Amino acid sequence: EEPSAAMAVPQAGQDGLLLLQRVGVVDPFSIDDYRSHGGYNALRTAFDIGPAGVIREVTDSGLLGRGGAAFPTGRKWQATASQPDRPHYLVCNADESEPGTFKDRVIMEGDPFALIEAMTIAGYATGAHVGYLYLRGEYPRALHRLENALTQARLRGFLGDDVLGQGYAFDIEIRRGAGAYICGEETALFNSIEGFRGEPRSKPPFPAEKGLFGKPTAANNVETLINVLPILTMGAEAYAAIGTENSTGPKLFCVSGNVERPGIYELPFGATLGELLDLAGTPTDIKAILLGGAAGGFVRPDERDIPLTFEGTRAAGTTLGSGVVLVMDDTVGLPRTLLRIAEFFRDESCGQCVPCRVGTVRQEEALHRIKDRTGAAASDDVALLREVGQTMRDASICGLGQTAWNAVESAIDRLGAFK
Ligand code: L3W
Ligand code: SF4
Repeated sequence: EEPSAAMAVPQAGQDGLLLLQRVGVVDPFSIDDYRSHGGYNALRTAFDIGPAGVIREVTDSGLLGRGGAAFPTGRKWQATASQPDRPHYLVCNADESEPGTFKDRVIMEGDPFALIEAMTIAGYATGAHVGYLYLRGEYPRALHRLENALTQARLRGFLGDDVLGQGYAFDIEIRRGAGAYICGEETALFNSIEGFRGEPRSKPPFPAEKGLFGKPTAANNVETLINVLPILTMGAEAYAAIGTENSTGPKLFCVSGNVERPGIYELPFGATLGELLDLAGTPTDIKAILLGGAAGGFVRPDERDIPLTFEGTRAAGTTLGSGVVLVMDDTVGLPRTLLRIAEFFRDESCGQCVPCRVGTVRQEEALHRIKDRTGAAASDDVALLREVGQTMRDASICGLGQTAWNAVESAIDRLGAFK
């Protein structure tokens, strides 16, 4: 194994955690240790209540996708399960590439069997017999631990032709990404698995109908999947009592930047931004907080009351995205940061559609001119940024182009950048 980066879980070992309960506690190499910490109880419940029962529990739990788009997981699974076309596939999107996001990595490194159990349940519910785990290429430690976990699960009958003697066949294949952010977009990810260029397809049809290899596919983020374990062990009703009415359950937040205790935090939806910042310990001279990653938006340090829910961030004119909370103090230059974000999108655009391919270049050029004026902008450049940004948002095929201007727009409108 390559040298260890510290496991970034300041709450490790604390009572009451649902998603991080085993991370930093359980031996990630031992299926027996996993089982002695509650592992595989959820799969047994799944077999007891059957595929329709699992989908009912997940629907009743109110679980929304944790990759950023917050689509109801139960609805996605029902849409996949009900397709007559065969075979069905399950895909776990573990291509975690949003700048500032590292929650899925912590789960996969610290509790790899949990993801394998959750994928098995998802496959069972949606009628899939093969699951693909599409793993970010830069996660060698997660790969090593997941491979070991797959081997142990197969040897012990938790994967294979007859999982736990229940007559259900399921196995998981790992596919590694090769460094492209766009391959985290679900249809680009399918193309990548199929051996084609990682370019998004037009939606609809949605993957539930025509996904991997043109077959019905349920694609879920790592964090979404592991929520299914507490949903089945505690029951949908108890799970739905956590959080708010419209954002149920716990959420992982990726806190980084100028904080005293960076890392992954688990909080029930509805905690405020200020509460999270207090947990992580922030200096007094914070200048800005980036929510939701490069595709998200900046908020001001005085906006501590923003509730960390999908509906609360939306109402505040920002986004929760995949849970990024990146804190910047006054040592971080905003123009340089915005330029870095713009470079990122220009670099990662797949180039398939004009608004994004050209727009990300124009955005970067304008930000270069502004930076060279040491931060102040000619009004022409701000007007151009707005026009290009709106065009990317309205006319791009996929989320990359649609969100490539979010951070710059929020810096201008919320932080008063480039005055
Ligand atoms: C069945 C329908 N399924 C929609 C499915 C769709 C997809 C999901 C959401 O993600 C987010 C953005 C950023 N029948 C359906 C249906 N679906 N209608 O629901 O779909 P969509 O199109 O709203 O969003 P998306 O393109 O899947 C965009 C976030 O992604 N992002 C980056 C995230 C990065 C990470 C990470 O690094 N770990 O998560 C960048 O934009 O927040 O909201 O499955 O098929 N009628
Ligand atoms: Fe490719 Fe950008 Fe178009 Fe998405 S929006 S398909 S990344 S060019």
